Amino acid sequence: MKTLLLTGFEPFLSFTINPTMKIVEKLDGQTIGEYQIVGKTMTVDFARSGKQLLEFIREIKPDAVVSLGLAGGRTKITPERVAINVKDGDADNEGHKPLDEPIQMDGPAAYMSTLPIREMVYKLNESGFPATISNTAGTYLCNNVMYEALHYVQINNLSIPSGFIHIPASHELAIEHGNVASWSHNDLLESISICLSALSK
Ligand code: PCA
Repeated sequence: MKTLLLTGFEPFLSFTINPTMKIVEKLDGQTIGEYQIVGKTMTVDFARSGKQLLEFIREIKPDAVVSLGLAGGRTKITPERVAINVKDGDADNEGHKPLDEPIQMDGPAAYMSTLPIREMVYKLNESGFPATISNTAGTYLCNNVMYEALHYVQINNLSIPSGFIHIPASHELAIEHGNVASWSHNDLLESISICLSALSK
């Protein structure tokens, strides 16, 4: 049995709940296709989150890495195509607010996801879930951890698929937050399970 590291994030900015946290807690220990899932939650902290993810990778030695993040306002499940070497944007949970900084000083401008993102979108659509490939993961923590994982895999010559999926808000967030598109937790959970099933033959 292969191992898949599935990460989510703690709440951040004005979002008091992060549905990705609930998904990784729910899927932790479950088997989807060829993979047994290890679910972990990360902080929203420019100084720590990347390091945390690399520590999980070194400790768990997964055969695949899928990270999840909340994209409040998006309407669909969006596997990300690319991570860019930029840190910029809103303050993280520690109050750090980087401006136009590189993630890795000598790293390449970008890394492409090595997850089967097109298959994920096809499978989701076939199952009745709205999904599309996203061409930007932003410059906040989600882009940051996607870049760090792909960089680590590259410099260590590992051949493990790695990438990131953004999800819309959940209904409980929409109730609290007001004007934001939302999905039920069950649909979010099922959609991510479908994405993960695309990693197996
Ligand atoms: N979403 C943020 C960071 C944490 C999360 O769940 C992002 O899109 O960068």
